[in-house]
Amino acid sequence: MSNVRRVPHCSHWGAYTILVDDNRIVGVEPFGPDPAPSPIIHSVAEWTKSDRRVLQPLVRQGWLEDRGASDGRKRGSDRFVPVSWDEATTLVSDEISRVARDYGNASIFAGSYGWTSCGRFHHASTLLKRMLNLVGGYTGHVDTYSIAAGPVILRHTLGNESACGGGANTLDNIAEHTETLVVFGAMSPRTSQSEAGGIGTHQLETHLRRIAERRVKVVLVSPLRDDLPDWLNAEWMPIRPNTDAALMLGLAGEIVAAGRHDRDFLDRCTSGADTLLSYLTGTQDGVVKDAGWAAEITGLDATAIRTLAAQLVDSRSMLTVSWSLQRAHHGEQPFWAALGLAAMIGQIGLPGGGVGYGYGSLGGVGAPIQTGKSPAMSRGMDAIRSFIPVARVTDMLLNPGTPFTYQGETRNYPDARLVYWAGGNPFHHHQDLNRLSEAWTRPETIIVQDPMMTATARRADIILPASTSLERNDLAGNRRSDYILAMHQAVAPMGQALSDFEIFSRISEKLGVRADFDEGRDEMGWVRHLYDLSRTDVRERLDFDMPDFNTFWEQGFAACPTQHNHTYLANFRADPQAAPLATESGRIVLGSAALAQLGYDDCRAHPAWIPPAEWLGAPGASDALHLLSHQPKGRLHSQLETGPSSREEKRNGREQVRLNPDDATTRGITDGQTVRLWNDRGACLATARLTADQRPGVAVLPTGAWLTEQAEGPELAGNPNVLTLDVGTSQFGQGCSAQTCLVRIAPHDDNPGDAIEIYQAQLTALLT
Ligand SMILES: Nc1nc2c(c(=O)[nH]1)N[C@H]1C(S)=C(S)[C@@H](COP(=O)(O)OP(=O)(O)OC[C@H]3O[C@@H](n4cnc5c(=O)[nH]c(N)nc54)[C@H](O)[C@@H]3O)O[C@H]1N2
Ligand SMILES: Nc1nc2c(c(=O)[nH]1)N[C@H]1C(S)=C(S)[C@@H](COP(=O)(O)OP(=O)(O)OC[C@H]3O[C@@H](n4cnc5c(=O)[nH]c(N)nc54)[C@H](O)[C@@H]3O)O[C@H]1N2
Ligand SMILES: [Mo]
Repeated sequence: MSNVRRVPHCSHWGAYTILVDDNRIVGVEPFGPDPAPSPIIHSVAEWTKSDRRVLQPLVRQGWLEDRGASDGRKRGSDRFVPVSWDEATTLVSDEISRVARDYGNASIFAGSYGWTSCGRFHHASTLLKRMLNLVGGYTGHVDTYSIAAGPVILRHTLGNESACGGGANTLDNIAEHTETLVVFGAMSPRTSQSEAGGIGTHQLETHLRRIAERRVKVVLVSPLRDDLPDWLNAEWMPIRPNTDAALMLGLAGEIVAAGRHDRDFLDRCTSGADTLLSYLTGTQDGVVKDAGWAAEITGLDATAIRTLAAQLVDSRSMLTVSWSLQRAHHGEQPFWAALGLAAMIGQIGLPGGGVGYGYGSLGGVGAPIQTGKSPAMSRGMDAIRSFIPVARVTDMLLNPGTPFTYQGETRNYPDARLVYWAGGNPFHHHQDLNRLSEAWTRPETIIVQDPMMTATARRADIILPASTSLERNDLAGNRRSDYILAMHQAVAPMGQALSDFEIFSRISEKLGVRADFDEGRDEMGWVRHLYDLSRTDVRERLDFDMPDFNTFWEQGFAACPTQHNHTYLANFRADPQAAPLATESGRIVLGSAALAQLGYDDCRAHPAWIPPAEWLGAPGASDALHLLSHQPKGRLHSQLETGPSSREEKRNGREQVRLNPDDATTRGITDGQTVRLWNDRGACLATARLTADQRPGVAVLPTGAWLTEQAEGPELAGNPNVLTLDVGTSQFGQGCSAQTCLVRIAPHDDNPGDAIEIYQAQLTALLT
């Protein structure tokens, strides 16, 4: 009889029980209460394979010889030298002290964006910031790759960003009250598998089933038919990418032309409506924004647009907008235009009506709202105020000291001499990776702390091997999850890997701040403490009982208090004077005095159609395809790329690019063939997969393949970020514009072999 242990654990893709036999993972079972567990849970054993793990602290040879004066161009090609933990932590603490002393703490760039593990205690980037705040601070970042343009424009027009973080109408509210549901983007089980900080139950499908059962009229506005489950029988409007703002404004224009806009709502609840109205009617620029105008831009049928405009005011209607729409050039506009359209319809604040953002983009958006305090480690007080918009990292490295704008403010990029990245993978997540490669040669020292030999780790000077969550104790939870989940250690640490907390504790010791860093608690002391803070909060504030720590730890989960059936802005609608918004007018901003003052041409005083830098309607775009790089089905970003659910989506050794059969035929491409994608920024290979489920003119290559470059020629794994555009969404939001990208595609005659194996061979060469 084997002696199998059952170990409760959690990842961003959900909770599960790991079956462990003598330090070996022999099985994974989904969390009992989860109605739709993610297949990615079955890939976690991949973390216990040594192939791609960092097994000891490593230092790049050239850096070891010349330190801060070494040649940054050798990053990625120099071989690595193993050192002891004592030596590694001394090198790191000496660099932090040296750069802070010689250049000031703003020259330490520790934005360190990334999803790391879902554990809220060993949260790598928070612990990094906590340590650096004890020694004078660092340059950080604001917003996320997920959402930046969106929250920036919503803070300005709604007073905060809650409508895109799960604070809009909950999905149960929509499922019971909405009659017409218009989905801009997706509501897909593909993306709702994941939730930052873990999730107890995946509920999207449950609500979508109810919507189907109630025979709600569902319209899907997306280049991809399968952005909604087919059993919803949605009407599909296959829009040209990046043109949704035009559709929304055309719909609003039709409603206004018919005299059906809600004048009373606009007067009571909005400011600047006349500015938007004069744009819609054409008084402002001589162009009437109607169905015909929108059809021309979006490639949709004018009659369908007109019919939809009438339906929106004839029924209880709800607009949902995916986060992807704002990860594009001028991504502020579809978020603002949807708000403008919803305001014209006048149902904001009613059950099942109005607008909300990001449903299904993460598993908890639209779920019942968790009202307790979710467990989180504190990064302490910020010692200095120095930041960049998260996706402006290449700009910062290439242009130290030059100005940038953000939310109407002008600031200067710091002179980043030391880069410390813990728990993120910029050579996965950033756009235009060839441009990042150039910028990456500039800093004096780059430290990467990660369990894996990622494309970023390979390009570091010092690599610190963190353990994965499987090798330590932690807890998961977040403000969109209905459970706090225990993450028990399942296996012994691999090689010399240490937990993130232990690594930062040792560096803090050398920096002389350990006592303030660890506050005298060890791992289990902290896990217990963070849980107890949440438990005390819900007891005192909400009179809600959570089990004591030992019971929680033993059973593996604790349910949190949740609020169901939430109607966003109901109080505001009832009495806008009594419940004003935190905006310039106290009301919903449709015409902005602040933006009028700023006078930006890429984010104007009202929602507008502003053509993006690259799109299918641009002159000369006729033989180009619009590349969408959406989230990968079988993994989270670049994590667990070699796991079974990730490999299932690859073919012939690399990622698949989806093409419409018409586009394939014109290019002589057949299903399963190796193809080359390229533009002025770069090139990669992928395997063609033909499907009529997408609009002609659109290609889809998921993110997350490990960047596998050769000395010459295209990237081999199918990483879309060698092609994507690295510009801010606008001077106002400065978000990531990944979904704005035109490419060419052609057959590629030979298949140079399996990209995963090639990556492995490259690692071997770097380490011997
Ligand atoms: N083209 C294109 N690019 C995109 C997007 C897109 O839509 N299109 N989407 C963007 C979005 S929304 C996001 S959020 C980003 C995601 O970008 P990232 O968050 O950078 O992606 P991940 O692959 O999750 O990287 C997490 C890293 O943390 C490491 N890690 C895991 N556990 C631990 C741990 O316990 N300790 C430490 N120290 N490290 C750990 C993993 O090995 C991995 O290297 O990508 C963005 N990039
Ligand atoms: N399995 C899995 N799930 C994930 C992640 C993952 O890596 N793997 N990542 C998570 C993260 S960090 C985030 S931020 C979320 C992101 O969540 P989203 O941003 O919602 O996800 P995406 O897959 O990027 O895009 C969803 C769909 O939007 C459509 N779309 C793109 N551009 C346009 C456009 O211009 N107009 C219209 N109408 N539609 C468009 C595309 O067809 C795409 O399939 O996903 C999360 N979920
Ligand atoms: Mo994201």
